[in-house]
Amino acid sequence: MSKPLRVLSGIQPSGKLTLGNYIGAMKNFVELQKDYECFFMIVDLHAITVPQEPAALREQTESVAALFIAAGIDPAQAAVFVQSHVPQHAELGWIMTTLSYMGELERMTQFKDKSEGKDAVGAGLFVYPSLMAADILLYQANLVPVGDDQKQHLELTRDLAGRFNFKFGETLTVPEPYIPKVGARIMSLDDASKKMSKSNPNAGSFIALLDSPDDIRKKISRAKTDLGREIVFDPKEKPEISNLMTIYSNCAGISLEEVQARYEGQGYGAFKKDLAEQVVATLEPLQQRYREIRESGEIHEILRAGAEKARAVAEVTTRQVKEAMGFLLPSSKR
Ligand code: AQP
Repeated sequence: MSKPLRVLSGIQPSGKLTLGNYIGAMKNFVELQKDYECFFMIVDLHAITVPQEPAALREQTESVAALFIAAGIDPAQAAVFVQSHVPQHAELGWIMTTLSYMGELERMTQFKDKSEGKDAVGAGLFVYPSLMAADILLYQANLVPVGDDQKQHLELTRDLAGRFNFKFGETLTVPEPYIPKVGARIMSLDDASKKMSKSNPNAGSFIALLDSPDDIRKKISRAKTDLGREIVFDPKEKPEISNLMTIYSNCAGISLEEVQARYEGQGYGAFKKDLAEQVVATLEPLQQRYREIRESGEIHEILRAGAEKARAVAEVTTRQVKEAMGFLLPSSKR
């Protein structure tokens, strides 16, 4: 039997996970674990590329891990771990930084977006894509689920792997993007030209996975809508309502055409009310399971075992990389 393909992905503990993270990433993780050898991590080393408050970072890291499990990721199938529990990320991250060119990092649109208008921009934000490349290459991942915003980073990862192999000999797997069958880009509730983001200072712009039913209802009732009153999917002319329809379609498990047909002749008010109930019903079981996981304390053992599994692979790749580059390796007692 051939070896299953490897998939790697991660989420930053940089705030409260949103419905965007769930629909765009976590729901896919649950599907992927059935067919691939998966590594899902909480990327705390990435989160600190912008300032984080220590107590909040600790809490959010544990919370994201518990949400992974609550969403249906099975730690018996996939390795779930915290990035900083596997020190090889930082080590290979540095090596990848030395192989990256200033020019290619300067071209990254995420860096431009996140640094725009800031007086002081951390160097970590600049070399973030080199660390992300290391995350992927460390596991010799074949597939990486990527949203539009991450395509450029994956391209760089592929370039770095190719560059390494050319200079030092075939060592690293060049990963391919995995375009999920389902899922979508969920946009901000106050501006459909921006993606829904957990670090948006306006809490009304996102639905957090742990928001109470009342907060969800309030946020959806206040969500921005377009002129007119028809429920039609037209991202160009009606971006706000199209975004809400995408959320409806994902939560109810029906197509956008079905959503449109269901609300023909009805206004925004009725649609928004039903949408809120769809979101509440989607998140209720997840929130229940989340509370159980947090209360049981089981997450610590899950993360310990996940890191052990990840480390076993990461150690082998790091050793191969260092050997190929000419590092003098410490001798092991045998
Ligand atoms: N709005 C979204 N719609 C669909 N997918 C989304 N993802 C994030 N937001 C949406 C997907 O979630 C995964 C992990 O995201 P991340 O937390 O590592 O970083 P991010 O993409 O930068 O997410 P945020 O919420 O915008 O974080 P901050 O605000 O900290 O930068 C990815 O697979 C992403 O596609």
